[in-house]
Amino acid sequence: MFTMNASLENIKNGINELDQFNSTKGQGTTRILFTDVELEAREYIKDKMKMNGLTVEEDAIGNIFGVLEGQDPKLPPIWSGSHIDTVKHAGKFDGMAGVIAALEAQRMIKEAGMKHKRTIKSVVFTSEEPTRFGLCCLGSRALAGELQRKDLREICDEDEESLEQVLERLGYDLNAFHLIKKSNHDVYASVELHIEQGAVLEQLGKPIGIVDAIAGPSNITVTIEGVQEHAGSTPMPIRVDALTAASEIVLKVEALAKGSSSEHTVGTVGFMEVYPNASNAIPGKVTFTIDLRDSDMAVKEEVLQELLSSFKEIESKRQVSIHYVVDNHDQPMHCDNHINSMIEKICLRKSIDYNRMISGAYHDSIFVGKFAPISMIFVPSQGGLSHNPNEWTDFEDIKLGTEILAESLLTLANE
Ligand code: HGY
Ligand code: MN
Ligand code: MN
Ligand code: MN
Repeated sequence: MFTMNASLENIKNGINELDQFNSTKGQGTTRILFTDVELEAREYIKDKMKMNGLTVEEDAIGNIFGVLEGQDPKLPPIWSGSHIDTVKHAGKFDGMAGVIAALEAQRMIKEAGMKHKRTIKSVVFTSEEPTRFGLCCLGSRALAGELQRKDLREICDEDEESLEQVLERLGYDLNAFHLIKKSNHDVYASVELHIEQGAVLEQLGKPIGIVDAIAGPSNITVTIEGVQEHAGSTPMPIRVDALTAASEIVLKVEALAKGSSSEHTVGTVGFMEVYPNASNAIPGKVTFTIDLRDSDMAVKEEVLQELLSSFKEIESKRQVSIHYVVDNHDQPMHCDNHINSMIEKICLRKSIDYNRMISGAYHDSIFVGKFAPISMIFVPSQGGLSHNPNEWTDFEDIKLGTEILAESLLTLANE
């Protein structure tokens, strides 16, 4: 039986040292893909991997791998990883807990001299958050073969710099881009530790979540064109107001998500630009995003179609024109029962209370699940807060989750 303890100090130091690489100190954590602070954080992780005796690999889109070689390196390896990029003004645990836990689990296994047939790789996935390029999970999407070389040219940030230009400027060899994609035999299994980003575990008073399915996001960018006019001299009946039309859609997103047949449907409009954004001008143009999710693709599909068809009616009623792009329409991912029952057995043997659950947040694991059996271990989020500077998870909880993770990885590595 595996009794190695994770080091609370390593976990606390890892999370806090990573948090130094932050462009909004004092206002939460902001570490946006390939900005200076994120590049420094990447170097910190690579140094940590080397200090832990791992060999470091990095692919053409910047996915980083810390390799703990097994006795039979020809066998498909075990993966465990997450992300270190963040949304703006975030907390310091979303993603980082999983990266630090994976490194600590490898250290535990190595220092305990535990034999493992399969190589165990810790992974930092490039850009799980859509913060810079508006598309989530770029690194894991590429690993799943769902990001093509041509897409790099089309995906641009708000300064109109393409992902291709950024990667080339940073010296990534895009001639090797085709080598990123993994096939079904390249990875034996993957387990990601992540903070729950919800309040279920806290409400149940359980320290561990075992994830059965992960919601898949659909992200839509909508632009509404109306007529920009004077707020004082334009009578109400003749206005073509882009913002009131957008407001109808915002409330429609909420109503359809609330009214869907699934309790897991969520819909959010979190980003909106109003033009000319002046108190005394009728908005002539509005651009906003819709984030729609469910762990059931059929339900999400139904809600999305109903939402998109409502645009026609709003267009004719308000004489606006509505353009939209479905940026991504990602499948939810079911976790592997074999891995989940193995994790369950570990919790039972250690008499650790756990909860089988759905993840409303998406994770890189929804793409890793396209080429390998996956699971996720959740640790509690205080008050369910996340994507918020006050995001908090007790280090003791991450320690416990890391010990379950380490034993899971070791078990899988000897299968
Ligand atoms: O939005 C999400 O679900 C993830 O935390 N990026
Ligand atoms: Mn996040
Ligand atoms: Mn995350
Ligand atoms: Mn509902």
